[in-house]
Amino acid sequence: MSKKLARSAIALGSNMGDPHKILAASLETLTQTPGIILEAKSSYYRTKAIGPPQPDYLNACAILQVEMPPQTLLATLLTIEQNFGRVRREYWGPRTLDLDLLLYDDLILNEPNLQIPHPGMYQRAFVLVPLAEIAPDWREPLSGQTIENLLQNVDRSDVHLVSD
Ligand code: PH2
Ligand code: MG
Ligand code: MG
Repeated sequence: MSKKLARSAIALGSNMGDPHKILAASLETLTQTPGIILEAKSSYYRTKAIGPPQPDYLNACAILQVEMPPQTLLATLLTIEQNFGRVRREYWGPRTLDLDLLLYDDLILNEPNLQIPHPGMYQRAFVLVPLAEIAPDWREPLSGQTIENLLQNVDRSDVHLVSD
């Protein structure tokens, strides 16, 4: 018997260690996680850090097909972050790996530890540029706007395509 799969969009970021290797390895870990199918991944983008002074980030987005509820997916992402040595130090400070849950079908969720859509995604070119590459027509359920549309409201001058 096959269960219904949900589609989820996630954002990946790293600015410590070897970000290229870390993003690639974390995507590989996701493909090997039971209940997760990697449907699409964006190119990598070098982006100027937002927040306290720190090195540039490498950012990307991915679309997952998941056979788990949002809280289980969040827990899975946090475990992967920890396995890549993430230590939470400074708020918005540098990190080896950050995996953020952005969208989950057309779900709107407001729980203390998890808000979907991710409340920061609207202002962040480092999320919207990679997401628009792989899911331009996905309608974000709060505004009803497509990702392509949301991208028009942000300044993308600090987001530079690196590679596939
Ligand atoms: N993540 C942050 C803080 N600032 N800046 C960029 N460019 N990219 C990020 O992924 C990022 C950031 C906290 O998660
Ligand atoms: Mg983040
Ligand atoms: Mg995070």
